[in-house]
Formats: sequence, structure tokens, C-alpha cells
Amino acid sequence: LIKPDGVARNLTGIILARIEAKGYQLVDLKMVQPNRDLLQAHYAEHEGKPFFDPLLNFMESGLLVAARFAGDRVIEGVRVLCGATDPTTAAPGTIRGDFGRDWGLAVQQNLIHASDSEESAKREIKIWLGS
Ligand code: D4T
Repeated sequence: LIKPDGVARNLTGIILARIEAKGYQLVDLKMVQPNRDLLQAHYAEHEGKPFFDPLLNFMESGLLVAARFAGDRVIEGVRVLCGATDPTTAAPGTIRGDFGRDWGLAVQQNLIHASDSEESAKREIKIWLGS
């Protein structure tokens, strides 16, 4: 998912281009106006954490771009391209390291979400792309 900060900052193309340039194949793409129900399902594991409400408010604040990529070890590979969750310390050369920073907010605006396992990928593809 390209998060609302990535879309608002006109970084959608460059973020998708990095994943494509690595060699993964873009197989589905959709712009989505998220609603609370979809976001609650997506972030169920974080319910109750201090950043949960700010996270949902942020994710609800604009359009998202949902993309599905294919390729051997794609989940692992895309997570490496994204870099660490905290954009301040994400390594240079990664998406978050090159384009992200801390804005002093209650939740990190870190441009992209990437599924972290085959199980979460299946669940999240169903939520955002419907198949
Ligand atoms: P997502 O899920 O958005 O790809 O991010 P990560 O996989 O890298 O990180 P996550 O699920 O642990 O966190 C989800 C989301 O919450 C924000 N966050 C997270 C935050 O603002 N403060 C925190 O301490 C944590 C752990 C950033 C991403």
C-alpha cells in the first residue's frame, strides 16, 4: 500500500518504479479511499496500542494505492526495499530512508506498507484488492 503521505507527496510513481526496477512484476493496482472498517481489519494486530487511533486517522486521511507484486521471495524483497518502520533510521537507499522523515506526529508517516508474510499478504490482498 502506498500510504496517504506517499500519494499526497506525488511519490506513488517512484515507489512503484523501485519495486518494478528490482524485478518484481506488478500484477494488480488500484486507488482506494479507505474506510474505518477496512483499516480496522488491516491493522487488527495493533488494536489497543498507543499509535492505533492516530494510525487509523492518518491512513483515512487520503487516497491509498494498493498494489500487488509477484516474484520469488517478493514479500521479503519488498520489505527490504521499504526499510525500517522508523523513517529517521531507515537505511539510505530504501524507500523510507530516502523519502521519509519524522514529522513529530503521534504516528510515523512512512510512505508504504508491505505485507510481512504470505498469510498477511493473502489477507491484505483480499481487503484492498478483493481477490
Ligand atoms: P506497516 O505495517 O505500515 O507496513 O509498517 P511496518 O510493518 O513497518 O510496521 P508495523 O506494522 O509495526 O506498524 C504499523 C504502522 O504503525 C506506525 N507505527 C508503528 C508508529 O507510528 N509507531 C510505532 O511505534 C510503531 C511500531 C508505523 C507503521
